[in-house]
Amino acid sequence: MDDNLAALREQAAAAIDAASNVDALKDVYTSLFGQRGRLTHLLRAIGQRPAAERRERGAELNRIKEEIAQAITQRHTVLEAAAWDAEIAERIDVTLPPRPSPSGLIHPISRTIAEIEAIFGALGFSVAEGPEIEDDWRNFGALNIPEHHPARQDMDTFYLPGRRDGRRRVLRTHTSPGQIRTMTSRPPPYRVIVPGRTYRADHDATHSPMFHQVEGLAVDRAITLGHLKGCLIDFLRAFFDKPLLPVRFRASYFPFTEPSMEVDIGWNRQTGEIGAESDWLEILGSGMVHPRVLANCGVDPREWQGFAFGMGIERVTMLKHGITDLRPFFESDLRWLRHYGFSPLRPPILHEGLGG
Ligand code: 2NM
Repeated sequence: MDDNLAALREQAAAAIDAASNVDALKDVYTSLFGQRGRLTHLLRAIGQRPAAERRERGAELNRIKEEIAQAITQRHTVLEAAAWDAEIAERIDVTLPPRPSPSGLIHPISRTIAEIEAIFGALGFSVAEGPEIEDDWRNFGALNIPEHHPARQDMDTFYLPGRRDGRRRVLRTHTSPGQIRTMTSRPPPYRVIVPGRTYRADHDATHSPMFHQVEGLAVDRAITLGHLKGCLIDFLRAFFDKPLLPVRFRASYFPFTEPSMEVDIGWNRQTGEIGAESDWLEILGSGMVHPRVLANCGVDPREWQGFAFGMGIERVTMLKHGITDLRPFFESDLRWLRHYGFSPLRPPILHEGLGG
């Protein structure tokens, strides 16, 4: 290599190293590759060389050109990253201590719903929703609840004035109409839970006219009572974080399921301890979806069957956290919310229990 080229190479490398920011590097680039750059000049000058020298000279210049171009690209990456770091450091003071706590907390009802969604999510269920204003067909009729059933009485149900598609409008008394909407909007199979607000004209120390429910539905060609028991036992043990929680299924009656079962868990009436083996506590209702309910939704009961269940969110929240009074759930008393609220930075995950 001739001395001039060797010098150019060294000087270029030194200038690239010395460039302390992207602008300085651009100047180095221009001094080499620009209209009047040194490399540009040398490349142009090849034409004036004797023909015998051109090939070798050209190859050598191109090698050096590539080498320098690569060095510039690499330096550019480094300088650009440094510029970003500097800009970010200007805006974020990483030496500040963390804030003592997040500014808001998750309401116990929201927390319970998130936990239930995490557990049933792991069991293959997705979350479905529906409106709180429903019609009496979706809230009662489709569910095989007869016209003169006590649940339909004006006593328990908030009826709204006017009709929709000829049907009476109601504030939904359970989230079952959400399951009805699932079944009437797409073909089986179904694995859904429907959490949400529900309304009943009932107001005393242990009843709120607005409360929360979650219902579940699993329909496929061969869903059995065994699947119902397996899912609900798994759910209850995960939710109450008790791997050996006693669970009992007790025959019952609902118009929308056949057979129907209440589900009880072991507890101690005196201490309130969940998982004890002294007494039974009713926790949710369940059963195999009544064939008439499937047929009402256009699902052929000779081909499809499944289970459903429903439970009260406030109830299981109170049991899980030892809350004795229903009323503060909806009073927005910040002292209560700070005491029972959950960190938004620790959402429920199933790894090693629900966490939190
Ligand atoms: C319960 C108990 C048992 C239920 C049934 C249905 C549907 F839409 F599939 F028919 N949804 N929810 C059900 C079954 C609800 O609550 C105590």
